[in-house]
Amino acid sequence: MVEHEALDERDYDRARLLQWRAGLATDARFTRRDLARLVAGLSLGAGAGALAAARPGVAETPAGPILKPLPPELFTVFGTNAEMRWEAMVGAGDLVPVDRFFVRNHTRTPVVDAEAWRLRLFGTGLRGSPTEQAPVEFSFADLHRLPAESITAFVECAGNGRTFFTKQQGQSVSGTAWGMGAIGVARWRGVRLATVLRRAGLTRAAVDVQPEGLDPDFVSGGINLGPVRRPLPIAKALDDVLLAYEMNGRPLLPDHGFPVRLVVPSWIGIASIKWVGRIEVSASPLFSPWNTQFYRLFGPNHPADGELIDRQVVKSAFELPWNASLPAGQTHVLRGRSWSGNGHIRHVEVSTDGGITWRRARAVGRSETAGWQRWAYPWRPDGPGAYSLSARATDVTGATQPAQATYNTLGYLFGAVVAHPVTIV
Ligand SMILES: Nc1nc2c(c(=O)[nH]1)N[C@H]1C(S)=C(S)[C@@H](COP(=O)(O)O)O[C@H]1N2
Ligand SMILES: [Mo]
Repeated sequence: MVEHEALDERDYDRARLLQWRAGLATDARFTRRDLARLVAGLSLGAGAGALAAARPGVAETPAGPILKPLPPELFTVFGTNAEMRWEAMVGAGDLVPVDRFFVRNHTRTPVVDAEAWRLRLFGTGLRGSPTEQAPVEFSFADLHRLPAESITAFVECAGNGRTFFTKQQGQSVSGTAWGMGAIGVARWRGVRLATVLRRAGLTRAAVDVQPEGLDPDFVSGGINLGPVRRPLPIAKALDDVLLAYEMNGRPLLPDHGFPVRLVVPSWIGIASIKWVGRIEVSASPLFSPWNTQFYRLFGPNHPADGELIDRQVVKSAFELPWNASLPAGQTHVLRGRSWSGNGHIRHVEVSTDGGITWRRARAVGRSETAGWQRWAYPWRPDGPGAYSLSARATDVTGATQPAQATYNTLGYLFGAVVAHPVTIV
């Protein structure tokens, strides 16, 4: 994980919000009138469906929204999304094997022909302002000829842990009812986005970059919001973002973005656009529903226009089934992992008595380069009965996990300590 100083995300969002209100922002497919209809007419995320929009080189996939097998011992499935069961990480190293890596699809996994595929860049932030009709193009082979880089990084949904707003805090939120398994760490290999942007003729005037997916348009409440896309500030785009074509040493699986996806380290999963087809590079601010309506914090604790979110918070999870049963009369080594969007994890504490007393867990491996911190904690329960296990991590910035997460209507960034129930039998 890398720490970032260059970009002040709050300043960035404040400036974009003012520009958007002033009508300066551009989003050709989604107007302020659409937004008014959207806000008036529906609860976000509900009633969303796929629209079969024709995309060159993209085959129809009648099989289902996710193509890889989703065995129940590895996944919990929610419609077009599938969450990893944490017990599936027992015995694994730092990387999440691809067969158990969570999948979050707004619609469905497209099957893209890598030979026919082109990455198309256009916009006013490139030399000569190439248009959508005459973009700068890179083939799959072109990308492979550019200098390759590998990083280990997590991809985590902003809504990971959402269900605990309800389970632990009694609050109702909308969106996929994820437990804590909408995260995975992989070794990603590809080309730096910075390299491709510079080759495409990036100018100093560029302020925002917007990658766009080749999956079907996202339709919500009867409104076609267009392809899944979300702008990135140029500072982040040039920093540590990868156009990845390999995951854990193999070509990407279709479900994870084949042939090429973005990996935006430390940021919420929606930034890491899969099946990237086009990238707009703009000298003026860009907006899409994915940064104006979704992936913002709304509710009584937030400004009326909501608060943009980019970076992930501190979280922890045990490699145990929910409601695990463990035998009495022996010592158990509790294992888990902690991670943060701010940088590496400094230490992790564990409580086996519902958060009354805490003791340090032993670090396993090093989170500076691993994407997350593995840890272990030996525990000999007093006797049979119900117990509540908790883990609380502190990252390099001193940020830690609070007892309560700040409520927001869409249930993002649940970073509070989770009470994990186990029974000793
Ligand atoms: N094109 C496209 N990219 C996408 C999405 C999508 O639906 N379409 N989902 C995003 C979200 S919300 C998340 S959390 C991550 C999930 O990546 P994964 O499915 O490889 O785990 O992909 C992101 N990229
Ligand atoms: Mo997500």
